[in-house]
Amino acid sequence: MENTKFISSFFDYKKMPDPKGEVAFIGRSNVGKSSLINFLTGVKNIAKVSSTPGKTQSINLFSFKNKFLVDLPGYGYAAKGKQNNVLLSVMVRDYLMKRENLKMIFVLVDCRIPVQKLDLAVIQLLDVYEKNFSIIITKVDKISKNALFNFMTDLQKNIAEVISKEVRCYTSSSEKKIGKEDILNAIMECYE
Ligand SMILES: Nc1nc2c(ncn2[C@@H]2O[C@H](COP(=O)(O)OP(=O)(O)OP(=O)(O)O)[C@@H](O)[C@H]2O)c(=O)[nH]1
Ligand SMILES: [Mg+2]
Repeated sequence: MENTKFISSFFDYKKMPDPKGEVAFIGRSNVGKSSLINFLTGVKNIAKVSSTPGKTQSINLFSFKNKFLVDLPGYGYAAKGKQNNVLLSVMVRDYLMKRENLKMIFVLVDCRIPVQKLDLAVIQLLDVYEKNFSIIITKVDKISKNALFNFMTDLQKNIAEVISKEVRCYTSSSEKKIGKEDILNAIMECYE
């Protein structure tokens, strides 16, 4: 697809180029961030996907239709035998908090897993720092419409317990190709 390419991987947001604004995807390991980038861009494997959590380890920058997308390492995953009590790595936290070029953050949550403390902590952090963010519920091919409705109700309730503002919520399936148009519209909107 025209203009869609992997630019580079970074371990420090300060080393990143400054194109005209970017949109980042964050969420627990294995939630489907990289898969969603492949789905949205329509380029298979532009972002690396794995069924083993912890696949994405760096800040990955992609160009897409004159916009810029950023795939981030997931949180909440500890390698076997190790403990991981850290909410976000310094690398990811600094990127989210300090990157001026960041126009919008999508926080991904898996529809099969009740929203976790870690997700709510990230949402709260983004709210406190007045970041522009929305939620994307992933893997909706895995549950019924009814179960999705219940998940969304619980999610909104849990979010309302930690922040006072309303958060936009999208649904997606990279597998069954659901939700692309709304998410792309949201991306285009934040560049206007
Ligand atoms: N059924 C289904 N599976 C999905 C979907 N999206 C991703 N997956 C699967 O979920 C697993 C993790 O996907 P990734 O895209 O690598 O997840 P990630 O959030 O980038 O993970 P990390 O890089 O480890 O943080 C893979 O096995 C994907 O095939 C979806 O929409 N539906
Ligand atoms: Mg990934």
